[in-house]
Amino acid sequence: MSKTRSNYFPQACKVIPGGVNSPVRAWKSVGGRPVFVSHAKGSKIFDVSGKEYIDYVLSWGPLILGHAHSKVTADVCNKAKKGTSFGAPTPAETQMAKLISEAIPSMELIRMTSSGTEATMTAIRLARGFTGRDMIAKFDGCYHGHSDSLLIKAGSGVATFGIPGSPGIPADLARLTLSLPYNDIDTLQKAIETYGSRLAAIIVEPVAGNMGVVPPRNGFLDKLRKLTAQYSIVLIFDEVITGFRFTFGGYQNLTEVKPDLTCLGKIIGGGLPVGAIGGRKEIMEKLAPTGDIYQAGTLSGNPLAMSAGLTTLNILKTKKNSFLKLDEKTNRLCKEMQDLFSAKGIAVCINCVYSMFTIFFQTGPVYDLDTAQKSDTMMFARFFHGMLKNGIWLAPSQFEAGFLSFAHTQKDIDKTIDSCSKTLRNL
Ligand code: KE4
Repeated sequence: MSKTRSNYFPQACKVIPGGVNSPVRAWKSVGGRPVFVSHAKGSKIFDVSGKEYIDYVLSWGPLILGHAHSKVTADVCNKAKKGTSFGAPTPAETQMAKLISEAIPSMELIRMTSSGTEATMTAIRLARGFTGRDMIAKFDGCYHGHSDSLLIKAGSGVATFGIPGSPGIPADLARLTLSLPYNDIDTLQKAIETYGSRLAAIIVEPVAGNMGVVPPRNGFLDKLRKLTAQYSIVLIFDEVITGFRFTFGGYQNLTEVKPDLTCLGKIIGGGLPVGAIGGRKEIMEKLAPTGDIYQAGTLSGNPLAMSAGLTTLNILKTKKNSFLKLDEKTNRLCKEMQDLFSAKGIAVCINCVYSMFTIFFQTGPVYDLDTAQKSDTMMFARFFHGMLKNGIWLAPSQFEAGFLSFAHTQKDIDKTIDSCSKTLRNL
């Protein structure tokens, strides 16, 4: 067994639950001992034994410029020399809010947090406080972080009152969350006709990334917007993944659908801890200290995350016309892998949306959680380990997204295709 896996994981397990600080990193769904990382640069990540991989996880999305971008790193280092956190307002926070609001006009006021979970948790509290209603709705397969009201799984049946997605969540609280099938307009319509006047908010990933990548069906988001407006339900777009991933703005910039509140994270922090919630002024003003809906955070808007985020976003701003190239690289990767699988007679359904993708091990189509869960997760696990052996770092779960960065080259794509071909020989 190589040094990488011989002692780092057992050592970690002695002092950290499961040896990791976030469960998906433990590789439970693909088996084997997680590889420990030493460093990363551009599209490459290196494990502690020095082995190099082409990285398609990119820390679950944030590193759209690639790892350790020289300007991002330099700016963060210089900022750190001036102090790392003050617990007082700084001009950088105003610059960040202004930049995001200009890029995503529906976000009229913005509050920074230190994670996506805090952003979505705040959005729910804000919607409940603003409407005076207690019920909310989410979609099966969408993940919005681990706050109690959102860590909910569907009960049996189609539109169901949620049941706790984890022990420790009171059933009484879970019951206030309605769980609906993604992309199912009829069920959505019926649920809102039944519960609409009691719903404070409906939260959705406009392009789902947490059941694997699943795009919205034509008309799904439009219908959602129409119905929520009709019943004065706060529509929340969780753009923690999609924010600044597809364009210099949110997925909402590419559609005519404007939510009431938007949650961001990942890319806007350039790889440092971050989250943000923003939206209609009349709702956002309800947040303390202007309003009485409480929310706070010691490190919210801290100087280092603002530095990494602002530098990242300002570089992305200069690449407004290059997002298409990123999408084309992703399309080529997915198309050529599809061809290799077809030639081998292995059924896969690859959902590819701009610069994110998932290879579902099934014939497809995959358009919601039920169809996603038809995938052969054992085959996925074998593919994952084969690709890892051949120098390609994929997300260690069938139900996650793969990402490309502006640092991924055509050569990286060629190498990945070649590794895929080698992997399929032994699948
Ligand atoms: P964080 O609290 O992890 O910053 O953000 C939660 C969150 C909210 N909304 C969406 C759409 C998200 O995808 C996430 C977090 N994404 C997962 C990966 N699918 C983070 C990886 C992890 O949990 O370790």
